[in-house]
Amino acid sequence: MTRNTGYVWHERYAWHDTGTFAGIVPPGPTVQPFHNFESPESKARLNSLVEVSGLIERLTPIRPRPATEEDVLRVHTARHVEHIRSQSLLPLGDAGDGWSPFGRGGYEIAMLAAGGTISATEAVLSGSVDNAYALVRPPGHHAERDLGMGYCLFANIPIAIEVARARYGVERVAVVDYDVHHGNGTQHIYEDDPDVLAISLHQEFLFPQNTGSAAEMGVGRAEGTTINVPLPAGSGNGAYLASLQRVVLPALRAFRPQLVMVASGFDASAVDPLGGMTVTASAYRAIAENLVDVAEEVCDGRIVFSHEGGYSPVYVPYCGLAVLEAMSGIETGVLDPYAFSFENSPAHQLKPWQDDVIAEAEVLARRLGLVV
Ligand code: 3YP
Ligand code: ZN
Repeated sequence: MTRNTGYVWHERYAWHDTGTFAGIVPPGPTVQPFHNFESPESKARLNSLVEVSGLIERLTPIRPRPATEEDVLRVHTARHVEHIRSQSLLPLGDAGDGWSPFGRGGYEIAMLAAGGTISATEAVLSGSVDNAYALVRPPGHHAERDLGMGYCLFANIPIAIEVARARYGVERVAVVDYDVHHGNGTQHIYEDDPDVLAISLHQEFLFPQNTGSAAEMGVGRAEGTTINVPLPAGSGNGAYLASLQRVVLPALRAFRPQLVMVASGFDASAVDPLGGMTVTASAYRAIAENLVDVAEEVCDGRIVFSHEGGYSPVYVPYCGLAVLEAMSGIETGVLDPYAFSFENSPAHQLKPWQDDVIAEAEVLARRLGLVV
């Protein structure tokens, strides 16, 4: 069965300028200039593979509209929006935490990134496509209401969720975040909102270093609607697929959202400079297949993927293509050229110390079934 999958990309996303850094630090007398890990490469090259594979011809292109101020202000403070706007006049501004540089005009590109996630969501909710992938940049899952951080200027997914609630009558939404870093922004924006379930699978103590523990479960009436799975460094396909089967899918079935949003970062991949996991394209494909299936079961297939991190310019394209193939049910015949090396490693077996973390989160998913 094939599906009508919408796809967002805009050349301007590649023009978002993160400065001449050496990975994550500014250059200096003893730090040779390089580029920021968050560069256009991995994302532009994913788009290139979508074109060269021919998949682009079989997806429905969605033109991103810029987010409006009204859209952004449903999530962020006026102070934060003003901060990004004024930093955007500088040759190199920062979103707020010192880790998130961006060049002149970054405000407009960030509005187009949030808008890309909105446009993808609107296309799904209006029924013009079955599901959609927004290949946007800059990313969004670290952005707090009043602060940009971790390369994120605006909270792309929450901004799109609030459009869905304000204008499309959507009430309950689940966010699944498989980026290797903790989705702190999404979690904090919705920690006291019982109608948004936020699930984050991430490497423990990576970034931010002080959030993302399993003990963070939501606040007040929303207790139980935050689920963190802080996996130990070194986790591979076994740990990710077990987390999916034992935590993510049961939680989605219990919560029965009307819309599923996915924070789709590929920095848990086998060769990412910022992550310490070993996930491969075949596991990203299996994760996407299962998420699409459960969305069909609980919400008529309404699922939107919004791109986050992923810093291997050579491998991210194959991970992203695998997800797009799973979403559309279309096989391009392009094979993962790294499979011979990455797929058969013993690193993928579920280890007892990974199992323990999943078992703890499994309790939270089961409890969700009792409270909602
Ligand atoms: C931002 C600065 C150091 C780590 C980094 C994380 C960015 C990311 O991919 N978040 O999902
Ligand atoms: Zn990340």
